[in-house]
This record gives sequence, C-alpha cells and structure tokens, in this order.
Amino acid sequence: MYQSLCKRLAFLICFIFLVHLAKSQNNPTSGNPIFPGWYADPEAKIYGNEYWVYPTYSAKYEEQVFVDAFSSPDLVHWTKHEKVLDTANVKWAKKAVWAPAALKKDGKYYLFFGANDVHQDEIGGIGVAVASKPDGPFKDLLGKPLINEIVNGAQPIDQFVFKDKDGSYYMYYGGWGHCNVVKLKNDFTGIEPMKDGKLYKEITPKGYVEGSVMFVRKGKYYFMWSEGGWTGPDYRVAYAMADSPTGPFQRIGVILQQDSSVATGAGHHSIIQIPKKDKWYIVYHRRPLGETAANHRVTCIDEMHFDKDGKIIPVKMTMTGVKAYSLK
Ligand code: FUB
Repeated sequence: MYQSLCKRLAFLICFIFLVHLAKSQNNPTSGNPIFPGWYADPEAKIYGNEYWVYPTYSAKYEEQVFVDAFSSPDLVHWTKHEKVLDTANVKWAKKAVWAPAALKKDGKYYLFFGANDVHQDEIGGIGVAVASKPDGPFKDLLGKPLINEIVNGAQPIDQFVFKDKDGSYYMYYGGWGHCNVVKLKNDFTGIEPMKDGKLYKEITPKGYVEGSVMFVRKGKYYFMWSEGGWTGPDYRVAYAMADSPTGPFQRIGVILQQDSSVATGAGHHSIIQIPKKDKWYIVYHRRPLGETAANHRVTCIDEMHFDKDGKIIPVKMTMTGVKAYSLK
C-alpha cells in the first residue's frame, strides 16, 4: 500500500514536471541579455522572416575594430555572425567602431557606423558600408567618411537612418549633446539640401546627449535619444513627438532608465515594430546590477506600449525578456 502510494506520488511529480517543461518549451522567453557578450547600442531590424541585431562591440576603443551581428527567427534563439564589418575593409577606420544603423534598400544591405571617435581636424566620423547579404561582408561604400566634419557642435557618431513616407532618407546623428538632421542622397553617397535649402539642421531637444532614433506610429513622428553619461548608472532614454521628420521636437519624458531591482545604465536603443501590427519592442543595452566597468554593457529586449493618446508608457525592464514571436 505504502509503496504504491509512493509510486503514484512519484508519477504525479514527474507528470507535473513534464507538463511544466513542455509549457516552458512551447512558450519560451528570450531572457535578458538576449545573447552573451558585452555588446551595446543595438540596432534591431527585421529582414524577411528574421530579426537582426547589429550592436557595438563594447570594449576598449582600440579593440572596437569590427561589428558582429546576431539573427533570430523568433527573438529567443540567436545566431552570432562574426565580423560582418571589419575595419580591415575600411581603410580610414582605425578604432571606436560604434553604433551601427542598418537598413535594406533595393536588395542591398547598408550599415552606417561611427569610427575613430573623431575630433576637429581628424579623419573619422560616420561611414557607410554595403553588402549583398545581412551577414556581410560589408564593404566601405565611399572610401572615406560620409560625414567627417563637426557641424553645430555635434560629433559625427550615433547616426540613425529613417525613410520618410515620400521615400526621402533622413539621417539623425550627433554626440557631445548636439543632434543634426541631414537628408541623404538616394544612393547614400552624400547629403543634399533639405526643403529649406539647408544641408545640416540642428534639432537638439532638451536633455539630448546622443543615440538618436526615429519612427512613425499612427502618423506621428517619434524622436528618441539617450541622456546622461553612458559610463554611469543614470544613462536613460527620452523622447518627443512631432508632425514632421525635422521637428520641432519638444521633450515629453523618460521612458527607459535604471531600475534598482534589474539593471543600471539603460540606454542607446532601437525599436522594432511587428509588420502590420501595433506590437512594439525596445532593444537596448544596460549594465548588470553591481557592475561598474564602463564597457560592461549587454543587449536586452522588452516590450514597448503606448497609452490612448499615443504617449509611450515607461518601459518595465525585465530579466525574462520577451516571448517567442515568429514572423512566419
Ligand atoms: O558604444 C560607444 C558609445 O557609447 C556610443 O556611440 C554612445 O551612444 C554610447 O552608447
């Protein structure tokens, strides 16, 4: 009698364990970080049925000489693609390869990147590379930077490329607390004047430090950026809404910041929208609790939601990340 009770109990425990296992396998989550390693400034994209992330390799400037990429069919399982861009193929880029901006145009894949941590009268700034596949190899398009000069006080780094509804490509960029917008030529070989005749327009919103992002939802332009210092705990993301891609941009508030129960230094992000759905994710970097090394930054994902007025609801950072979401 006792033995049979034990057997039944063991069977029940096994059964509950197996159900739990099956459930967790049917409904897995990404976890945060979404892949191992120190990676920052993640640029997330959807190419076909796959998610792609192009981050900065977070290390000493002299070691930042390549870009690794990561792809996933479902936001949960990630494959690493090593050195999709390598400065061995970009003769003017020597170090500090930062914050890629990725896009696909006319069947080709482009990566815009910052290099050299450029200062006045130095060679460096924002470059552009092209490949026939999302995993590269990306080759320098111009043989020189696309933007080398410091205009309006903005260091040429942290670019974000946005396609407007009329087909124009705008590039937002800038470090050192200043942000410019420029219009890219259609073949990305340079910039051209905007409607007002200007080549560079400063659009710096209050609080802006770096890391610009632009997207459109329900006809409104959302401009986002990072504030605070990227090496510290109070790095964060704020945003503005506007009726045009060139602003004016009035700061609304912070939507991502440190949480004493999860992580510090959360910022420099990108946004993914599931095609044809009002379903949004924020992909960003943060510093694990207790870590203070400047480069100890890891890539994470969480959901992003809007209220009934279209304002972004402050993001709740998680350890679990997001549920699997296949694009097929
Ligand atoms: O990762 C290098 C630099 O740190 C980026 O360009 C900034 O946005 C900051 O995240």
